[in-house]
Amino acid sequence: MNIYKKIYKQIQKSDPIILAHHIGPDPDALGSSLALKEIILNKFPKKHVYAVGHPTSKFAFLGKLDKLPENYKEGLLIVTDTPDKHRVDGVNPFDFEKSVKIDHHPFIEKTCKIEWIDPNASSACQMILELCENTRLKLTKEAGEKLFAGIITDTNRFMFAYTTDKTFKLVGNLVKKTNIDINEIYNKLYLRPYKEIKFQSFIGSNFSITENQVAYIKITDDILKEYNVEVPTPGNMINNFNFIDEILVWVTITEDKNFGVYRVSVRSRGPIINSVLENYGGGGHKYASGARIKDEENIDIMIKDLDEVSKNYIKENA
Ligand SMILES: [Mn+2]
Repeated sequence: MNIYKKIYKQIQKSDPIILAHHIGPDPDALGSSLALKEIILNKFPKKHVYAVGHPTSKFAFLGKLDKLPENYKEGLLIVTDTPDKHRVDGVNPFDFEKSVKIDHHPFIEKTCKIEWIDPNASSACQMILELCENTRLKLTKEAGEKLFAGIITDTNRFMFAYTTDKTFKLVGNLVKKTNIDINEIYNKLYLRPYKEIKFQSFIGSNFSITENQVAYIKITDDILKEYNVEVPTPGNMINNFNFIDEILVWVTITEDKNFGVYRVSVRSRGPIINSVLENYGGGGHKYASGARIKDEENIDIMIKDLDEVSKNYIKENA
């Protein structure tokens, strides 16, 4: 039995169905689970389907998350966009007898009974589209909007590696079938207040750049307050600093005073960075990773590690 059928069978025979994604969700995490909820209900209207996790105000337009029902352990868990146990938001995958993982991150650990992992897929949302094309699950327009939002953010509007012919084919079919309003989605995702542009200018003007083209900036709680922006804001705007000639790897380090940690976001135009972040309790993709680091000293060491990786990359590509 192929993986699509295997997952479809699980969905078909289960009720309730719990959908979960990673903590600090982005549109791919939210889009994949919220769209899958609609897609399952479209085919099986009588099932009880819950997309769970902590709500985020920034992406509220993608839909509301549900409370975990009391009888959740009797159900099927489907985790999207999350490679490891400790980053699953709102549930413990080991509580479930039946569980499915749909993910495009590099494999970290087995957390579900059935795992469909495709590190070459651009996004979890793309994998949900693929699942629909290969089973009797059918897209709705609302699900299409959520999946499109997840795909364009995870690929940064089709610019990142892993944007393949498959991505374009699946998205092409999505647009054709659901007739979604692309401009409306772009407006929701990219429209921002002027204060964020001012803050972006601050970041752009204040990077420290190492000899080996690693740019980094520490953003204290005071600076966040001065610009009246939230803790996740620097991480959310990090892709805007791509394609800068003198920079190969760039890092925002944001003080999260409530949790007593620094939120670190890293992007790269070449050097592979996720292996570095894994040493600091974080991880992610080859060119897009993050971590939450308590100790300021470790941040300085991490920057040195990234500098080393970048140095080797420059040498290898000279
Ligand atoms: Mn993703």
